[in-house]
Amino acid sequence: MNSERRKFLHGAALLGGGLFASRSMADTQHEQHTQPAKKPGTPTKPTPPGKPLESFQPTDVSTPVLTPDVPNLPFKVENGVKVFHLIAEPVKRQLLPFKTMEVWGYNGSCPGPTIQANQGDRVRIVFDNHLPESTTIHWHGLEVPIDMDGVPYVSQKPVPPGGRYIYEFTLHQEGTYFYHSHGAMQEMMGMIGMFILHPKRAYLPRVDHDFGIILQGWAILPNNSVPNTANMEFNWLTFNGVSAPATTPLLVRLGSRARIRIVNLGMDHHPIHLHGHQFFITGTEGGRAPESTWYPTNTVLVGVAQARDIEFDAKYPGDWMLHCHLPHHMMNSMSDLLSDRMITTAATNEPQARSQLQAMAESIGVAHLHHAPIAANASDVPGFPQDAFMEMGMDEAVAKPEAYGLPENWSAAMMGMMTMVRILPPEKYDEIMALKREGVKGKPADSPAPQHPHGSGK
Ligand SMILES: [Cu+2]
Repeated sequence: MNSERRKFLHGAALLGGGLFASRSMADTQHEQHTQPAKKPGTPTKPTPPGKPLESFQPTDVSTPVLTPDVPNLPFKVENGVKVFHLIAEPVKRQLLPFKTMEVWGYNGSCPGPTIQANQGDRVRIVFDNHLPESTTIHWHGLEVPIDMDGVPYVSQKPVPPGGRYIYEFTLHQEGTYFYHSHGAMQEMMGMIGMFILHPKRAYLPRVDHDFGIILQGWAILPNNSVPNTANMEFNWLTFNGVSAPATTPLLVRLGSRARIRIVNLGMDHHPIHLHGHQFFITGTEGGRAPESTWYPTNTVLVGVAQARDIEFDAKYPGDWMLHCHLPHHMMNSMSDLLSDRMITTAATNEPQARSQLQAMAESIGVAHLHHAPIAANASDVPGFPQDAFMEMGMDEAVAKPEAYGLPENWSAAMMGMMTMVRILPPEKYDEIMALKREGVKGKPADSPAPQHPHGSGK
């Protein structure tokens, strides 16, 4: 263990576990479901916290992966085998404060919970199908025996509603993998989760932070909650099942090294761009890439069915965007959004629009939606409105410790497939970790801007 990493771990320990403690707490809240198969289509109730199952313990060569907004899948060890219990089921997923989708996932989460294991582990995945139709699980990129490959009719019989299938294999690889249904429409209903294999021998240079993000696109008509899986155009874009600004920022200590693992399963390829830093692509869906292949870049195209690991030294303090750069993926369908809320115009100088905006604010439980000013003659300018549609902040509705200290109305800049890498000086990093431990929901911005009456244009 090098001294930088030891210092980092020591710092985390002083904080009462910091990053790692909050993970294991989260794990215990997602205790393994052990109830027998039940009526298909009935969502699993969250199991109350009880005797904790084992959460993933990395070898001393790696850092646990944090998949923001998605839990880890816990396991039990039986005769040296790590036993996981995975349940396919319908899931209600709130992707934004005012938008909930009815999708399919695993163990109450969409995307499904993250599986983390070590290279060399023997794993058993007890799989129950609580969907109203047959399904299977494919282990994407894993070198497993053919009867474990999860292709219905070819490598196994489909698992019927209420049925169970036991997957078991030895993990001889390392890297970023994922599991998904092998039905195309089920994939588009959200049936995917990450499968991280930590290496036996350390990747060098070591990282202090390791994150995982799954990219997904959804076609959901206004006033609807169920995705149209046959559609070819996607109007809601998510990182780990949530859209910005509801995505939880990635917190990174200034001066440390970070890895972000990005997996894509959908109908579009996504160029993911990081602000303020160059990174290297250090791994693919096939595992670690040799260092001789690394080159500096700041945008990585993550194609469908691919995984890309990127690594960078967190040199520059700030709140840096990480987002898909396809312009329509840096937003959600705002016309649908406005239609959902029955807002007819973004001209905030109109009394009707003002009352509609206020109604929207109340519907998501906040006092006021902040929005950008528009010119008095905006409606006379051909093309208006463009981004005025979007510049409605909802800081309060998405408040969480990870967003503490951001400038007022920060959430107006965050849409679609987007999150933030917050590179924080050590004292600020420690302060936010403390807020997380205390479960503080949010804290106001450092220097709030003065309030303005709605529609004044100030
Ligand atoms: Cu994209």
